[in-house]
Amino acid sequence: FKVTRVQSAPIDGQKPGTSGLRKKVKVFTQPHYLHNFVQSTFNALSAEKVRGSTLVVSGDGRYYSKDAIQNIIKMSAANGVRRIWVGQNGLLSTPAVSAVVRERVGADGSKANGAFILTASHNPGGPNEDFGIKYNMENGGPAPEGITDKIYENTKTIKEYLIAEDLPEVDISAIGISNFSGPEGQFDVEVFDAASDYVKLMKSIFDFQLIQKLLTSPQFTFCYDALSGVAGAYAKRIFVEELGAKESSLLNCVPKEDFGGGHPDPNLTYAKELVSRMGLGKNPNSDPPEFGAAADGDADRNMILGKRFFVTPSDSVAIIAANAVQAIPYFSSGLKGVARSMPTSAALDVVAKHLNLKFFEVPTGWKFFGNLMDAGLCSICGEESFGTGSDHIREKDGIWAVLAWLSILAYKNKDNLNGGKLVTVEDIVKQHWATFGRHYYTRYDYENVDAGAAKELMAYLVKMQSSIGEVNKIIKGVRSDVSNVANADEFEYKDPVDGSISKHQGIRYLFEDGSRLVFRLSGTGSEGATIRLYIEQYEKDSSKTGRDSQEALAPLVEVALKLSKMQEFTGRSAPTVIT
Ligand code: VG1
Ligand code: CO
Repeated sequence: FKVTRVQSAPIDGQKPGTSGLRKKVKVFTQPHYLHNFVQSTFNALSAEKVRGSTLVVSGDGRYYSKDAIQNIIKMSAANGVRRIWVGQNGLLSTPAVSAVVRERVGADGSKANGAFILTASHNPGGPNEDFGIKYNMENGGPAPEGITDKIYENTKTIKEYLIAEDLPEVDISAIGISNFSGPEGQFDVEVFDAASDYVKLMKSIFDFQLIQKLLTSPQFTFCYDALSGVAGAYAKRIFVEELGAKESSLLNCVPKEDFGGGHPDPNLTYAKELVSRMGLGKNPNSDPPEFGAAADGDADRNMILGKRFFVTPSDSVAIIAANAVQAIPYFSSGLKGVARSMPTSAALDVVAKHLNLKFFEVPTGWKFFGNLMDAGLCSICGEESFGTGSDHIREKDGIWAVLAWLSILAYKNKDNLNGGKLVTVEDIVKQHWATFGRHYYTRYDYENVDAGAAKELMAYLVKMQSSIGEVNKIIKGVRSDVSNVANADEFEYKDPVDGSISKHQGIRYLFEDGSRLVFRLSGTGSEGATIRLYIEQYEKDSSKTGRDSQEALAPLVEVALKLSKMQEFTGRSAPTVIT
């Protein structure tokens, strides 16, 4: 092939957000849009690092992925990349990409240096919906802010990109290696099975035999919903073929380019089919399974449900951490430490204290956990946004979280599978609350509000922080039963490993009784602004941990809405999504 230098010019708005660049497909398909971003990434990594490297390119299979993959292959060839690895049909879940970068060894002994992940995660897909791209580093984790800032700077000055226009299309549906030769030598594209490396890793972490006993027991019933995302490609292999679950326990497990028209977001609002199958929501099933779970488009998120019972993600990570050493072989020699994102509830903090573990609170987004893990400081971490994971890779991992829960259930029911009474998901959560107390928790999302109005609301909340006395007066005027604000700030993080500082990571109001209100603007949307309001209240008294959470949090919610003048600023009387 030949290398062509194509003249280009900067295009506005290519700043990567919480997890890569996410825009409408129509934005991505403008001339040079994808190319500018990919070349800016190569330039940020530096030509020496790119030349001769091995890169993974794949994603959740959403609309436009196939074109994007062919283009990235051609640009990689032109930039001197030595080989590209592609999951069959261009599919690899985000956690599988991380696993492949870290673990996979090519036929010739090669190892990957990084990856382009093509996904907009939980955002809908299709010609009128979202596409996304992000770059992950040699450790399998998202590029740190130092790199994403450089990429953005490059997009603002780009003049040209390199592409091998005459490189033939590579058939990504067939496993095998294609060889090409260019001005700088050989270039290969290897298409490989999307699941095997990931399955192998999962088998090295969990006791598959123990989980299989649970999943094949007539006493236990199970349901997994991939929401038509890429998790389906792994669910069948792992839950059905390896662990013996019935084929009928899989819902929406065929990956689709448009996720069947839905939002591939595993929460009580968007995972409707699973929610009613589990006996919750509208039209609840009268005989729900014991355990249910769902994933997002790229399979890094998870929602855990018991029979007629929802486990909050903040509780989920705390419960996994509290049980990991006993129930999961990978952790049998102990946990190095645990971490959560700032808006995630403090349920994990209480476990860390109890078990005397190192504990870290980081900004939203997985990239901050990676440094802690690389330094051996953190084994398990999670976010309130349905993300849970461990140091087996450097991304959150939806199927891992399900296997962790199945391990805990299998361990607690070791002796009950001969007709004894089953310890259920609900039992495990309630037992946890009895031991550690309960963090009532909810998140209100105001999606696609006017960006200017959202900024004004945030600025107003920052301004209010300088007069706590005034804030407390407002609160008392709204609800006399809500405690006083003791402290308020904007969260700032100093990475304990490399000393880097991340500012403006969310506005916090911290109450005397441990309650918290957090306000953030989303960094993953593709239209307008999304305001997230996180509400949390701690209850230590075990006689009061069984309340309905929306009811328990109602006073605090009222205070949050009045204090922020939510309706005045946004014109919204209700959130778009409550989780
Ligand atoms: C959201 C979540 C955050 C998560 C991020 C990426 O970000 O709040 O916790 O890490 O999505 O998840 P934001 O900036 O919109 O609040 V995924 O599954 O979209 O890669
Ligand atoms: Co995701």
